[in-house]
Amino acid sequence: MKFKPEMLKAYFVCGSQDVPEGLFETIVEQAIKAGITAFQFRDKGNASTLSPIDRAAMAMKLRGRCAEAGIPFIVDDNVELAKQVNADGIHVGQSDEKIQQVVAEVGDQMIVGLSCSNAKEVEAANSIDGIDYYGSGPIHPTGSKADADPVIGFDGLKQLVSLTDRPIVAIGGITVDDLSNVIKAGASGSAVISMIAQSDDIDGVVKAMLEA
Ligand code: TZP
Ligand code: MG
Repeated sequence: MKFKPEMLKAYFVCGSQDVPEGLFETIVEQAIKAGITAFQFRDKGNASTLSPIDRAAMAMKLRGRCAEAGIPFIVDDNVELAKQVNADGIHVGQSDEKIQQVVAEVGDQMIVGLSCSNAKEVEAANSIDGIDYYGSGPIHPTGSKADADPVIGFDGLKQLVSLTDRPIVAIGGITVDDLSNVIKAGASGSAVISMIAQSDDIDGVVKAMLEA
């Protein structure tokens, strides 16, 4: 699937650790139905309720749902899993498998996203060919990632946007009230976990993302 910056507008990131046990598939299906523009499979850590075998099976299932909906299925961090399920994309952090290695391994067949949370990381990434977008944050404190980088706020986001021609998706503690400020800061969209995963109005929050 060819990358388009519009895919970053309403980007849902989720794993079994982010939802009540047994509801992962249902919540992702609801988000897809509501119109998310990308899904990132990020099932990891001690709070994941899936075994490696169940994780791969779930990835395969959700991969199929995204294909039916015509949205990219992007795997966080795990190149092996991404290859196994023929994912549309891979997203890596600064401390994950080296970005150059990921681009060399799957860059010709997958969308490649890289987390960049400060100027130094953006400037270093700019000189590496084959990266499609950057994920930048956290905009606010987040309860969804234990080892999150320092908060950058909207000023930090604006600065990172100014340093690159590549599209940026904002992440970290984003709520409905932030969505228009994310776009005003020059980002292509918002990537969220809890705003969707913990919502009792998934249709409503996804609509707000699409309209921001
Ligand atoms: N990377 C930076 S912050 C974050 C990730 C994966 C967590 C975002 O989750 P939430 O619930 O939208 O703050
Ligand atoms: Mg990572």
